[in-house]
Amino acid sequence: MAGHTNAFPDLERDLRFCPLGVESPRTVSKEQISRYNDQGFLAPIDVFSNREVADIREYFDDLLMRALAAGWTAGELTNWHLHCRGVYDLVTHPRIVDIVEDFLGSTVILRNCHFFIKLPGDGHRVSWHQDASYWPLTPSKVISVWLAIDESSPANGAMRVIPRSHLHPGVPFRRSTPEEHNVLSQTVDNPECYGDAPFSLELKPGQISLHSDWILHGSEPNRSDRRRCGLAMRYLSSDVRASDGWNKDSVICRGADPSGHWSNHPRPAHDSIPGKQQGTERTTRSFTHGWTDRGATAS
Ligand SMILES: O=C(O)CCC(=O)C(=O)O
Repeated sequence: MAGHTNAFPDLERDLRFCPLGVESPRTVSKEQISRYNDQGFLAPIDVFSNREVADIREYFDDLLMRALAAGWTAGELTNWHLHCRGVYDLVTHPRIVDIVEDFLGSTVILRNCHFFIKLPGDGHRVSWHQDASYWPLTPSKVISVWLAIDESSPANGAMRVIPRSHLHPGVPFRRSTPEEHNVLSQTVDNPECYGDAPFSLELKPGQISLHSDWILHGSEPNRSDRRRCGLAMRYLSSDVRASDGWNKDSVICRGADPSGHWSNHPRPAHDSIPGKQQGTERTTRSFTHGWTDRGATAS
């Protein structure tokens, strides 16, 4: 199958990796910022105590149960900060935003969030990919936070990264095959050609990892008897521009967007499970189908 290098040939995008970090960070150290820029990720960082994450897990268990009862699958919980107060409170949590501010500066915008859930034996994997490849955004001033709600280990399919691969933006990819059981749609073959050996992001509940939108990452199926759930949150700075409506689900967590490009959704009044009709458009826009290979440029 042909390899593609540009998922959006009609869009003018600056595909370079943008080093992040403010002059005087207040929460992380300068050394951590340069490690992030050098390696493309940073982990683990303690955010929530055992008590706090036990409450988060209890909240999430209930949310997932109600979502499944309403007909959603475990892979579809995208942008529920728009409907659920508890999710909104997580993605705008001051301790998370403080960390992100040290990378992006005084304006921090949440573009999207997604629960990456792997149930024991569900066979789902996340094939190796670079996020910025299938996101219609420019420039790449975007950072992902992945919060471990459950413990994340190699046995239950922890995320893995290829350190330094963010320095190779736009590596060739192909459309994933059904046999891969990839929850996304792109696959990069031979990821080890683009950086160091794969590194497993083992996290205790309540810890986070940070990763660049250009780092190669993915995860194997959950071969344990324990669930693996993480909440991925994507933050960006206000000068990033989005196409295809990818600016519609955002929250301005800190600072301001004078251009008005980014939506600023209010805190939901309740924890409502969206109807399938209402939520599906957002899942489609923000997650798996940002890219179709019809217009992609082959390498
Ligand atoms: O949770 C996973 O295994 C993959 C997550 C991922 O691809 C991401 O957060 O960008």
